[in-house]
Amino acid sequence: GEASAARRVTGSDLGHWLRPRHRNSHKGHAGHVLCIGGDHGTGGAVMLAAEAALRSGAGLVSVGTRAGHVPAMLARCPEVMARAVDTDAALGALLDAADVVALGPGLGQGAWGHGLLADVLASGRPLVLDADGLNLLARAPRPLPSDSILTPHPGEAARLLGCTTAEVQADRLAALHALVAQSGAVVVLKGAGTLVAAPGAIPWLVDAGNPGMATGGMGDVLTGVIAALRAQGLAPEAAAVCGALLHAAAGDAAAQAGERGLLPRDLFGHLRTLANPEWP
Ligand code: NPW
Ligand code: AMP
Ligand code: MG
Repeated sequence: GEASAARRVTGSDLGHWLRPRHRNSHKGHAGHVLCIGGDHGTGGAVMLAAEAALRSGAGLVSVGTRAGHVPAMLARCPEVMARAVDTDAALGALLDAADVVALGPGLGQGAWGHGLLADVLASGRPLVLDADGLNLLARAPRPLPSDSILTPHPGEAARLLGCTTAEVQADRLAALHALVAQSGAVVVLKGAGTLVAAPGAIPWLVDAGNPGMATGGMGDVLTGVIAALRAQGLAPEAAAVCGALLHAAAGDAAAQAGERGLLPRDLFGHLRTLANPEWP
């Protein structure tokens, strides 16, 4: 079964990856995350990713989104540097400054999202690809930088593999291996018992999380968490497994107040607490 073929990690393992900051750290050491997404109708998705990145320790967070979503982003979270990306020039300036790009939350699958994905891939920046970034990839497969991280839920995994969601869920480890082989990237296969794998490595099983996390926007938070850890210097596999674990443990902490009605934004304070594990 999954347990025997994977390395199981729980919230108490977070200290393995999350060391205290050096006394003389500055924001440049903690990395600059650029979150791209939020087409008309789904602006909240990229807002959730951006705030999650800040609460997971990113030094700087920028957002590239639709012009109409910039005021809401700034009102919710003034620490974010939000810009409209309606032109190639606007995106180019954002990409130049970014250490890691998280692309996909609420991006949509239209010409706008398609163009942004192409520009991000051309930039060669380290990439966390989620949601519609994955759906666009499924529609038009293309090579990814080898240090990319993909975060599909079972439905997105099925689109990438050309099978059904039920087939993914029937053998999640097989689906994980197929996604890694197809992409050459680190893959996070989400859902109850999230699995993480890098090419040629033994998979990880995240033994945390709960059904209260089955709420729209929860995966958009994960995207920001993983991008923030990558920006803070964790390698792709470490950022993916530690990020999935941090997110699930924050979900469990938030679920102390009840699973039903748990919101993605309820994770933010817990992300901060859990991103600073006790260190002797
Ligand atoms: P089924 O029906 O079982 O075959 P979609 P989305 C499957 C943005 N959002 N276990 C399941 O398929 C996102 O970022 C914006 C089993 C389900 O019907 C995207 O850009 C929000 N199956 C965009 O919306 C909040 C599972 O996938 C299908 C599964 C669309 O993303 C919401 C749904 O997936 C959202 O995040 C599981 N654990 N999980 C906002 N506030 O702005 C998923 N499935 O069709 O890819 O739609 O995930 O909502
Ligand atoms: P998304 O479908 O993209 O919004 O992602 C949902 C997030 O919530 C992923 O990180 C899932 O692993 C997590 N999640 C959803 N349902 C559960 C569940 N029943 N148990 C544990 N984690 C879940
Ligand atoms: Mg999602």
